[in-house]
Amino acid sequence: MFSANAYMECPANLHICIVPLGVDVQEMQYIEREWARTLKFLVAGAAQYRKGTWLAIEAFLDAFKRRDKASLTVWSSVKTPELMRLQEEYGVHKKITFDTSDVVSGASAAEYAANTVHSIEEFYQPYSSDPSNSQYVSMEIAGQDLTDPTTTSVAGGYYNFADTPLFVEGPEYNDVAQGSVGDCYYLAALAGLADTDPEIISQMIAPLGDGTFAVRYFESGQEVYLRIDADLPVRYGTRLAYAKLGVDGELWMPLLEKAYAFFRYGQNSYASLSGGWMATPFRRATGGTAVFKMTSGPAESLYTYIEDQLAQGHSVTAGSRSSSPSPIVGSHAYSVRSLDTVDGQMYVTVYNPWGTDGRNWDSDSYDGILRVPIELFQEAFVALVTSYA
Ligand SMILES: [Ca+2]
Ligand SMILES: [Ca+2]
Ligand SMILES: [Ca+2]
Ligand SMILES: [Ca+2]
Repeated sequence: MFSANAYMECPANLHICIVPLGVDVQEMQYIEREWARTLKFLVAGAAQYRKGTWLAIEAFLDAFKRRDKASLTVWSSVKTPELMRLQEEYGVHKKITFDTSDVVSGASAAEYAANTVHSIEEFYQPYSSDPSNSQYVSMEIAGQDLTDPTTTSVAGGYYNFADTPLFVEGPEYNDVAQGSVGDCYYLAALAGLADTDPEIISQMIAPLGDGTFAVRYFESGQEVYLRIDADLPVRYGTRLAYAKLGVDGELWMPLLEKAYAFFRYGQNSYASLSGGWMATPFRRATGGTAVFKMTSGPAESLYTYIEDQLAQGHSVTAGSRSSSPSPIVGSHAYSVRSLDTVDGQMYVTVYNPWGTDGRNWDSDSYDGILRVPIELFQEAFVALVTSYA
């Protein structure tokens, strides 16, 4: 879980994000002694603004004001007189906003320990870094209608899906179902991660409580947070033009796709998603590395390689040749789900991110699952891309 911070900027570059408090005075004094450049503390329980805590915070802030570039993060789900006073005192161009979604106070110690509480100091700006620009993405969590990517001609407009659940039973490979843009490489990577690293998907996106969402990608090892709303391109009424809701009717895949339409090339368009390989989406989703491997060579070696990678919890994807034999669609990306051997014949089971088999092959053409002999797999696919996350 995570939340965007409320924050205000102070003269000495002090970022304050306000909070329901629960930190005690001793702990504050300890924090103060640390003189960390960036501090994040959080306090449980919205109604627990104890006087002593506030005095400690103020002493802390005063001390920090004398340093430069200190950063303090505090969380709040409520607006209190103390917060308003802080706003007064520290507000120069100070903007103070409040996270009304109250999600932070629900964070458990385990979530903090697992680094699953994310502090966001600024959002990625698709259009303008000038806060006075109407397309500037604000830290103020207030249900704004954020500017959406441009669509291709298949879409007839946008429709808001804020009432649709973000996750149903968590991220699963068959939540991924491609629509009318050529981003199979991206969806295959995410379908693979949904199998091997669902927690990474869970940590990529969270509701901000106002109908908008924060989405995390990595760029050069750094976390980048986008903020998007739930407007999605539709056609024929309210049918999604691009990535679908998946089998359980959940929103995470179309929202991650929308964020990538901004982020991939900075072109803010669904058209810019078209065509690619899986390594970059893996790196950008996980912050880790991804490696290519050709499928050529002895079938046993390839089988062992895939087996080892899956056993290590690595997502394995495969890209097909333009001339691939049926049932594998040409110039397409699949995630590799499992292997098995029957009577000495090795098989590879893949998922087509279309969400359907795409070609007649087995008794269920609508599950996207295809189990093929490894020789056919090698003939159909030119290379694997494996995430090391
Ligand atoms: Ca919008
Ligand atoms: Ca699901
Ligand atoms: Ca993994
Ligand atoms: Ca099937």
